[in-house]
Amino acid sequence: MDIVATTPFCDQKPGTSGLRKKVSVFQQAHYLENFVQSIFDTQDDLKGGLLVIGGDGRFYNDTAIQIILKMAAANGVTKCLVGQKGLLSTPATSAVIRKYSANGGLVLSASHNPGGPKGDFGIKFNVSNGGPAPESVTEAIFARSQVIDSYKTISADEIDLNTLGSQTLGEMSIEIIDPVKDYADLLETEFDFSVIQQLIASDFSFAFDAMHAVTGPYAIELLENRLGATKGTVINGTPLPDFGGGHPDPNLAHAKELLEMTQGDNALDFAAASDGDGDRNMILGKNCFVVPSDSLAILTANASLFPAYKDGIAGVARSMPTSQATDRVAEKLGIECFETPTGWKFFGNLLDAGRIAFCGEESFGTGSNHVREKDGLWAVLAWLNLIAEKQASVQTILDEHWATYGRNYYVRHDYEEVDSDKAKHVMDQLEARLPGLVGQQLQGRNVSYADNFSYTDPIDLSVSSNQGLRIGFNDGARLVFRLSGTGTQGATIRVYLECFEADTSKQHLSSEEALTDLVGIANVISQIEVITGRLTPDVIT
Ligand code: VG1
Ligand code: CO
Repeated sequence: MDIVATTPFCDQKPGTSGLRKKVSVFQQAHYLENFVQSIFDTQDDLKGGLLVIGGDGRFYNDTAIQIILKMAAANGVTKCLVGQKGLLSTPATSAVIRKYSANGGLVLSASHNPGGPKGDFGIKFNVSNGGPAPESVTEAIFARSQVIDSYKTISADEIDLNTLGSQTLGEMSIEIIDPVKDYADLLETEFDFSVIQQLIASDFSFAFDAMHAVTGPYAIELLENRLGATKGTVINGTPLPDFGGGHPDPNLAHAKELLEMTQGDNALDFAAASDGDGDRNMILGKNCFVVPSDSLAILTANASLFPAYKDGIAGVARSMPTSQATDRVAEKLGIECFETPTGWKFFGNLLDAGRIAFCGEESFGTGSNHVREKDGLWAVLAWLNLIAEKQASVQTILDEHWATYGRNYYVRHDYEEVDSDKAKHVMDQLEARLPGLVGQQLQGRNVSYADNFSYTDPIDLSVSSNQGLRIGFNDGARLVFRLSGTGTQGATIRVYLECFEADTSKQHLSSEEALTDLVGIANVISQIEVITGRLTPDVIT
């Protein structure tokens, strides 16, 4: 075993979802090693344990896996399960950790961030329940990274990641596993595949865009091989180290090709996409787009249509900035509904305790208790199952839902790569203004509360404060402001806008129209334009 001397890097604090940096940062000598050793130093179970390793196939994925395997062997890990070719989507990693009772997993991905040598890389540690490490764990890893002075590795040849089967590295065994099978088998237990097969065999047209990221092989297996969709239903299905030069973020801005396929004369009935590591989903119908917050509400309202939830679900959770559409569904169903901070790690305890079965985020994240990560293809299959059961178009499903529960118009504005000091100034001045806003009338709406969101986990009672600024109005409208925890350049300010419309005759406006007043209020109180000089957001989703 080699013990290599090192010195700390000050910037290894994991964000919303793991440690994300430019590839060039990770390529610095000892950078990845320091972080990985900090995980081994703080996670005693890994010694003598089973570790799952995989990634989204982006540039540096394979290099990082070779480094990690040698370190795992030096740190006394008994066995590693590694996805073939170094691939494992985030939800598949979660499924594999759970199925084989592993002690943890490492996902090499910067998710929806661009890849390639000039793009981003990332690493995320998942714990034994299959979910992202909770804050207590990421804080311990960060604290260790700040005092680290050496790491352990062994000298060995490169491991062959392409051939399925067992190998040894020092005293550790390595098994290269099929990255798709366990996960696909699990999803088959969640939904009614025969009813989806019938839908697909009918004159129903659809496409799935894997955006040259990790979901290609998973989508081909599930949609084409197991559900009988025609070859070519999955587009951009080959994972590429640079995602084909694209931005593997499934939203209206970055999945344009797919969006166009759902518009015009030959529009598809249904289309969906996923992100870099396979945990996000975008759902489109003929000439329509399902806002992710609505998707969670609709799946919750119809949970009992899915075989795995035929007796209903105990509860549901949404991240704070996600629209309140789900809250009304939960109220009607008489089930618990939780509001958590942004990031999937906050759902873990609620899922483990059986308090919730579905959860979601406005950022194209939806999932259930089948794993402990959000799951892009789970959401796609859920929608196919729903359409098949209801024998209705996506638009009809939306219309019926809004007629029953009312509609939450929703939009998110992102201001990217803002100077970090200016972004902090925006948030600081807004926070200072909050107490004075309560009770005020803004453009005809009364502010009923304004605060900095703090969350107390109902299971372990841990407190996470400073999770975003919220301003709630008496008519259910809401404004939320927070800084992104996944960007790698400057700061990203996210502004989330939402208003409620119960009147069916007013439920078919564009979100832009419905939210004009709120955009105006947001601009005035946030001072984004004055402080940052930005006139318009960079991305609207
Ligand atoms: C964003 C989203 C958040 C999501 C996170 C990870 O975080 O807003 O909802 O959980 O990305 O998603 P932030 O801090 O940048 O707003 V993924 O698919 O990038 O792992
Ligand atoms: Co992702």
